[in-house]
Amino acid sequence: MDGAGVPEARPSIWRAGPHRWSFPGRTLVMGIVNVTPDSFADGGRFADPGRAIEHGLALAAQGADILDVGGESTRPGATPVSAAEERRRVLPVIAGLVRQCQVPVSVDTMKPEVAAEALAAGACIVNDVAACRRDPTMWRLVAEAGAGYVCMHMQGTPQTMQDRPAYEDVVAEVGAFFEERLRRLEEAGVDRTQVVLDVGIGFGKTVLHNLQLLRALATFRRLGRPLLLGVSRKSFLGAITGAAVEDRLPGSLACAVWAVIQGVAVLRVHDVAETVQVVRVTEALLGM
Ligand code: HH2
Repeated sequence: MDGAGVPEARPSIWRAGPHRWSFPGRTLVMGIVNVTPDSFADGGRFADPGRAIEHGLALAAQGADILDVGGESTRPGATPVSAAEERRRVLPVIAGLVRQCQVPVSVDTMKPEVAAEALAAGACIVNDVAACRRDPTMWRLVAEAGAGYVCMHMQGTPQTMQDRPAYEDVVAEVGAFFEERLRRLEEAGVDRTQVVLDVGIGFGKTVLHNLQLLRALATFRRLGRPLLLGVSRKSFLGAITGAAVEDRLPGSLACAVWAVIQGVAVLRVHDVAETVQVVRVTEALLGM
């Protein structure tokens, strides 16, 4: 046990193209670049590629370790977009960011055809919120590219996931999902060192499910892979506090402190400067 009473993390490495991170170590901050008209927190603000690139560069200057570029909102009930439209949104932004800064770029997509072109444009991580898929095409291309892979749990699809999420035991079921996915990823040729795991806060979960998963974060370390967490400005923070989406930074930061204590390796956030500061101070308090 460490000073905070949390089990020690097993040492692990995350490889993503030419990049390699070791954990336990400095928590990485992944800055969100949503090139969409309808994302729940910032929809429409960066839909223009030039503004999205500018925003990504600003997040890099604030200390983002990774930039996560997405062209399709996954908020509950979001309208799906075609692969052609998603490519049109993300590819120029990925190419621009790769050209103009050194920070590794990730693509937030459920579609293998978008992921393939994003990797060709210089992205080195595929953030797959639909890792529940049956078809291994996405995994094969991740394997071939030697890319990093975010394996996220979701019950249902963004269109149906909040209809009535139900689990016997959400923590056990997400843990079993991770174990099964790690096996199938390996069968598809993806090395474990390429994979990080994400419980998928808000993706087919009630407020109570989200809290149960957050309380149990440290238990998922037994799987020996780094954990990624996305809580930034999400609706469960509003359900707890009554805060509107634009006022959820304090709640998001409270979760960031908690996540660092629990040993989360990567935090996916809208507010990079504030999160970096909170993370560095929490690490210092933990003696990391
Ligand atoms: N959350 C969102 C999108 N992608 N990826 C991972 N790995 N984990 C998450 O928790 C996660 C994610 C939703 O947030 P956002 O991108 O801000 O909104 P939208 O989906 O509406 O674009």
